Amino acid sequence: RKVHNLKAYRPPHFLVEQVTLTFELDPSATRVEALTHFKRHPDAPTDAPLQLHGEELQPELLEIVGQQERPHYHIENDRLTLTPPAESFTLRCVTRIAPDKNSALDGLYISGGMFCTQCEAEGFRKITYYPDRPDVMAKFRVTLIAEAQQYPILLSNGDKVATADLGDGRHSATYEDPYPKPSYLFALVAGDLALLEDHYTTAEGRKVTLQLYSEHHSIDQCGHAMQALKKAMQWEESRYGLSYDLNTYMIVAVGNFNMGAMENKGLNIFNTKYVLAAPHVATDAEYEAVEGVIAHEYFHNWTGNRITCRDWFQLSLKEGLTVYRDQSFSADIVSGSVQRIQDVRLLRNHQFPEDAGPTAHPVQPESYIEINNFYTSTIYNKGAEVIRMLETLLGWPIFRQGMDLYVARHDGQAATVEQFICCMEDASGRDLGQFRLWYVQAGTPELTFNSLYYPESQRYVLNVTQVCPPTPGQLSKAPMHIPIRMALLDPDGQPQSLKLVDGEQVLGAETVLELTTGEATYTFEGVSKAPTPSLMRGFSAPVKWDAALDREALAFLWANDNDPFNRWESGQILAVETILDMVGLTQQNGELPDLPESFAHAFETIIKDGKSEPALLALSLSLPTTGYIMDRMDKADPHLVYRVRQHVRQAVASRFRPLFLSLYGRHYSDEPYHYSPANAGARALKNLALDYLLENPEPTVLALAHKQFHQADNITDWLGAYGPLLRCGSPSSSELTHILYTRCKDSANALDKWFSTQVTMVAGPEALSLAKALTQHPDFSWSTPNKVRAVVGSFSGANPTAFHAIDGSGYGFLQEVIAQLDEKNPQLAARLCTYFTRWRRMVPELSQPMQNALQRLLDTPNLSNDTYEIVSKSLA
Ligand code: HT7
Ligand code: ZN
Repeated sequence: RKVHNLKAYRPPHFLVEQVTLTFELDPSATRVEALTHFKRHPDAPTDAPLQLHGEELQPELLEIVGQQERPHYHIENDRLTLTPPAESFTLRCVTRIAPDKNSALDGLYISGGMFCTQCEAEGFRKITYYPDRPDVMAKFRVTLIAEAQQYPILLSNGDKVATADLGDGRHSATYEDPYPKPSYLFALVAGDLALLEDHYTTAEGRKVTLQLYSEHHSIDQCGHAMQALKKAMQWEESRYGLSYDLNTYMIVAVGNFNMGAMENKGLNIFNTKYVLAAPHVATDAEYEAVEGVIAHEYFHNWTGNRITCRDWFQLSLKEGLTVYRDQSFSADIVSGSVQRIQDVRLLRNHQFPEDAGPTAHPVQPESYIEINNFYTSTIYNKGAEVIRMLETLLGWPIFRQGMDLYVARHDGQAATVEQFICCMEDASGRDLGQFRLWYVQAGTPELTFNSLYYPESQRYVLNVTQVCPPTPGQLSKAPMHIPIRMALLDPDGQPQSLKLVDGEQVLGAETVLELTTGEATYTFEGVSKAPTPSLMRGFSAPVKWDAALDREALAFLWANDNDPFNRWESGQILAVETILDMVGLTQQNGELPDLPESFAHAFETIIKDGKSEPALLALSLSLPTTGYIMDRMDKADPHLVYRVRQHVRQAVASRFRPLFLSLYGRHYSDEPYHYSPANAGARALKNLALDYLLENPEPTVLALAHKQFHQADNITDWLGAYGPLLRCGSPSSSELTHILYTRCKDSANALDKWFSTQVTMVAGPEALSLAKALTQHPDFSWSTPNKVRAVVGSFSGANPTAFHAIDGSGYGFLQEVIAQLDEKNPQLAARLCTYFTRWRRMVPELSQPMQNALQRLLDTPNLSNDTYEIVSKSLA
């Protein structure tokens, strides 16, 4: 299979100044005419051929405008090579494509009766022959022609400059985008859509029309997204001084979409999951996710569209930076500490395992087979952490100057990670040579801290070492540049002021140490009382660390640290250590041990905490996931971890039943649903209390849950009661399932949760037959990625005892699904393979059947590049 290498990058021989596209839209035979004006790159040799990409295409017509004779060309391996007639010329190319047969959802396809496109990363080449690479930026003029009755709305990037009634039942619309863009940002939509419209006046005085399109039945669910868009536009102006640059900003919600959303210039296309929000269809978490994703796509207008990537090895240049920006936005509008904890949880649950597994790759990968496989947590979330470290090291004002310089220098260009770092160096005057390693070295660095306090001299000595484990193709690593944000807390939990021996200045109560060597020792003086160190505050670097703290110190920090992230973190470490100890004892003695008193006491202090905001308290009282605990084991046994974790939950639930009941009562509300971060936090805490209480489902608690299920007016609370009731095997389960179905059946997004809650909450062997049965349900469709993720994704990723069934049946199910889906939608199939990639880390009785499932996949005839890459790397 062809491997693409960063080192092989060469600039294009020909640039495109202008492309004029005409689409005659027809589901089974859309005619595409492309008039592309090429100009030889100034540095290209005069005999350089023109190379165009084209996949699953045949040219119906290919001619040089103004020339009688047909050009010489040949087509091989999805490339059309043509001898150019001159330095500059226009090529006319006609292709015919069948959007109704496009089940891969890449290129031009049909979703819910509307035409739509997905061109990132390489979908444009399925539409016409073109240099489909991000460093070719062109001005687009697009005409759409379609049946007027069936497709009254015709949209493309930029400004609508003409419309026409063609007299034969068809109509047309022409769009011009004044900003040169790469082909991956091209989009079109045609369909019978409802519109929600609003306006925003930019700081520069531009009155922008904001348009949100969806199917008619869901247009009343678009208000929350519209408000989010206005907040994002305002936030970017005040934080970065960047305003929107077109007269219209359009967002279209589509039901069939491989990812979350797409930032096409002026015409974003969104998975409905990240647009539609109403109390009965979206949970509180989804209301938050809508805000985050709307902001993310909007922020791409500058970090991604105005400044794009030179090649796909630079993907994190736009994705890491934009995730960092959307996280900052959410921190500002929701809660800084809650947002930070959620971001870190995501990183640890997805990126850390990726970085420790067979598909580990640097933030700037060196090679790939299929670029679609590189829209990973490493590119997005670790990439965002790398940007955040720059902000930490340089400080916000200098970081912002670096951003201003980046925009001033590279606006309108296809840039590289290297150029971005140069801007940060030029703005700060600092050498970021060692920092660049974060982009090229894969793997999660591991820090070990050791400390000693000397009461006589009032000195505190902190020693730290770093190592980074080997990853595929990178056996040894150089030390990284790691910011360590830290404080020393006195026995009252107050940070003491810090002064390094030989250091010139008093550092204040919190400082950032810069670790650049394999080992370093820091000596603080004037430390009057034995301190408890609060290290890596706010998760100051994407690393694992061992702070070498005993349980007493962890409990102290869980209750007292004035850094909210570290408060939460200390509770998580305490819980993981406690559970792992109990796992060891269970293995030794064959029976579950009692919950250690030390943990119970610490937990009690937190549950009685009346000061923390409810959302934070809910996070603090949540145990680490089974997956996260398993990642701490040499050989992971999901069944044992699940059993012990459940045992801890049950023990805590019965011991603190009155406290959970009181939490529930205090945060219960009869008010009609209204989304706000505060209300969502209260609901999260109340539902967490109910979840614990239902570990011991006695009649009073069951009554509370049923009351909530029957009386609530929103899906957050329906699921908050329904999920745990299902898990505890309540006799009313099937009746509740039926009631919930009737409440959800008119919304695809609500139904997704009806599907996923069932396969997640039913434990053991029943879950597999349920998952299989649900794939036969009339509302299930293999063509809709959201449905596949709801059933197959939830089964494989969120139901450990069922997926890891000892007879291998869960693995067999996933393997068969992937093999079949691969023919239809390779991107989706390849993503599902990631549930298998951790096979080497499992106990032998599970790793063997997992490996067998992967091998069977590898032996599947005609495997796509997407699936082949993940499977073969997993087995290597
Ligand atoms: N930039 C967008 C990436 C994306 C995508 C990539 C591959 C295949 C399908 C896709 N849909 C969207 C999303 C984003 O990061 O904003
Ligand atoms: Zn993005």
